[in-house]
Amino acid sequence: MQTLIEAYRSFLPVPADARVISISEGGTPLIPLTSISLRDRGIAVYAKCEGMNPTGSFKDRGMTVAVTMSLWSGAKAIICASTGNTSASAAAYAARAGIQAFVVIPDGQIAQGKLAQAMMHGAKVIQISGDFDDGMAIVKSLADETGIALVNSVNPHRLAGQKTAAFEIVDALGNAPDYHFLPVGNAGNISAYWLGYNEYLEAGRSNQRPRMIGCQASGAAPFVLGNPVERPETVATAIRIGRPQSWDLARTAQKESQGWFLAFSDEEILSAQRDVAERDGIFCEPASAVCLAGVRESIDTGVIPDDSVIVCTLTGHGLKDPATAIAQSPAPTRVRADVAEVRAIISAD
Ligand code: AN7
Repeated sequence: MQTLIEAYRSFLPVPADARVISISEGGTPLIPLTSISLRDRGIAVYAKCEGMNPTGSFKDRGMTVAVTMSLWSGAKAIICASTGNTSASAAAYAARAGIQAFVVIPDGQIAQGKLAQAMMHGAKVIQISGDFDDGMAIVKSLADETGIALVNSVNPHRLAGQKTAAFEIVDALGNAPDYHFLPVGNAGNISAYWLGYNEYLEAGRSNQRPRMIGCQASGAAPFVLGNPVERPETVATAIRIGRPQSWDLARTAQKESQGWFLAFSDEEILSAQRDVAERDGIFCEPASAVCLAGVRESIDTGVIPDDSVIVCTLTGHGLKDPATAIAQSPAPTRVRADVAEVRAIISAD
């Protein structure tokens, strides 16, 4: 099978002699969302399902390039701070490359599936009594001091890899969409998509660029507020970030594309997550669902014209965070292991 790097090699900085570290990332499905699309108005909404990547999030696109390039330049270890998904991906790609990963995570604030991944792939997991922004400051200074390769999205190879999602969307639709909604935390992904859409336009593979709409949690919404947030809080722990590293790039993406930023409460985020799970059969994590709340609100408030094509990125798989899913769901009905008792429940439904 072709790796992501091979598929888009001419757009990537990977030298021909580099040993490519791949776990078959990318090539994720673009699925029409019947729960939000409005056929009578010609509004088509598609989900780019990044939870289908090997470690269950979009981070793998960036990590294949970042780890390949780190190895090529002689790194023996990689380091990152993470709200969970970056650590899971870094751990897996380091394992594949045969090098050590050090991951710095906020104490008690990462979803269980992500922690399990980092641990299983053999990363050294360092839990700090602080949040992601504290962790980011620590790994930046340690990477400088030790020469360990930093694989957070301040590493430009991460953005280079992640821009391939925009390429795949244009390849699938035959053009760029009119609007692209995505969750924003550290702001690497929105910056990467904008790079990708621009490069494809310049290469003549599309004839337009979408408006970029960044969606945040109300308790962690620095772009909506216009300044960093101290002590960010949200149920969507993946985007519990108050000092986004790619601030300028993300602002540029929003301004150049004539897009905007939105924020949603935890309640709205969980309701959007449940809605797409129940109505479209797609289980994404809370942080991903924030962009569905964004699409719905933008349609409802009338800012999306008829006949628009909308893509939203569902950045991570719902199985990453089973605890949040179970906590917001009705408890299973308990009965004895008895046909009559089970039949009674079914007939009552
Ligand atoms: C599911 O793992 O920052 O705006 O350390 O896991 O590019 O940061 C995760 C971010 C959206 C936000 N959706 O993307 C990390 C981390 C999910 C995520 C984001 C993240 P960026």
